[in-house]
Amino acid sequence: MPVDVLVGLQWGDEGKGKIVDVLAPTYDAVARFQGGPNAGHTLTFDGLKHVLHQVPSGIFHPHIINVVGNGVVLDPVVFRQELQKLTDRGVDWSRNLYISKKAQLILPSHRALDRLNEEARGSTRIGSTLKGIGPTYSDKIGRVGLRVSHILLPDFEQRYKEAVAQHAAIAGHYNKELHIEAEEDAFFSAVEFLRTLQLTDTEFLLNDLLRQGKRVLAEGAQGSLLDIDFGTYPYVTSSSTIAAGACTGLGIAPQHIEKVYGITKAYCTRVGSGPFPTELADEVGEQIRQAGREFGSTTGRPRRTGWIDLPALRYAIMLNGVTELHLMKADVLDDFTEIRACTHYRTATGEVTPNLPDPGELQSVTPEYVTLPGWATSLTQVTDAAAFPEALQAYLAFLEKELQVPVRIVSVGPDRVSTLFR
Ligand code: 2SA
Ligand code: MG
Repeated sequence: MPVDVLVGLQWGDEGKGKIVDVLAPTYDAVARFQGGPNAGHTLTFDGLKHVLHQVPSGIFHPHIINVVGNGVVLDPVVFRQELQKLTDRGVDWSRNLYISKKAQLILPSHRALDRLNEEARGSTRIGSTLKGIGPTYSDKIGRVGLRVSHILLPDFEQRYKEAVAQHAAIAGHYNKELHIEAEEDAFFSAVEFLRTLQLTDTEFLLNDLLRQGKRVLAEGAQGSLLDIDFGTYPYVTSSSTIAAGACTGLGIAPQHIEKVYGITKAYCTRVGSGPFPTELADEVGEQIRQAGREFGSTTGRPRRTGWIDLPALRYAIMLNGVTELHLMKADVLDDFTEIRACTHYRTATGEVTPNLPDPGELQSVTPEYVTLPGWATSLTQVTDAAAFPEALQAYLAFLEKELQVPVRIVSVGPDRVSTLFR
């Protein structure tokens, strides 16, 4: 039985958590396959807003199994805080949350190194969330990382000390010290807590579910243009954010994957540095930022805003094999009498292309836009996609023609109930 994969098609913050929350009741398990505390998945229902970082977005449904997969980098301190917050809100995660023993641990020294690396980059800084993501994945690939399974070994503390000694040596290279002493007690106490959770080889758990005919939803974090291979390198995150990452990040074979849900906003945002061809550094951009409340849900940083970018979306759709599109935050454009969409880029050499060039060239492209009529009316009260204003119907038809993928969901407000199926 199938695994469906849900991925962001832009630079993150497309509204993935919201869609997972809506689709979750039709699945038996929700699994995170990459990323870590850099993610911020916002879910709003029953008048409450929840922000999840490492916990899968199916956690509010007690009958759904939630898996933190092997592809994730896990910060025990953040994880414990997150679970405590859920407990405070009456969510019982004690029976339906499983953590892969093969997930990598983020140590306080990884966070310290993230800061030092960024400082050292100066004007070419990535704009990292400083959660230790890059250094932890570096250690994983360098085969020196600590896994969740290591906390069950008697020599864990020794292994920890060796890892920190290595990190201190790297800091020494910058003529800096780690300064993590104040964080170590909290780390070890969170590790103690982690030991009490359901730590297992989640690849077996997931494949057993599939054998029993159960349905699994793989929940991506960040976005396709932040992918370590295909994103706007080096301004990317350190994991495989595309659908293929679900296979390596969960231990499921490619033939299990059926649907790929591609999530995009009706416009575009980016937080952190790097190329963003359709960015609006003007009052229109500011209007989108305010209307869309575009501030980082993990760091609170103002997000850069711009018009929807079809060359970038075409690329992401190709990489992920998207079978249906979900268009988020359409209501943010309610006040616009005209909206724009970038259909092509003009490169520095004057070539017009519908495709995404190499990241190095992306800095110098000029977007070519089409202007479409806005719906200039509030969508928040609309409860049926059939009742969408004509201009929105036309916008959706335009996107489907340009992108060759059906738009199946349109979101017209933050709440669970504002998610309309077509
Ligand atoms: P990192 O922390 O090393 O993975 O950062 C590398 C780049 O990836 C970007 N990145 C993100 N972009 C959008 N949303 C993310 N999650 C949070 C959110 C971010 C926040 O949901 O709002 O709160 O600021 C996320 N995580 C990583 C990051 O900006 C760098 O460009
Ligand atoms: Mg987010």
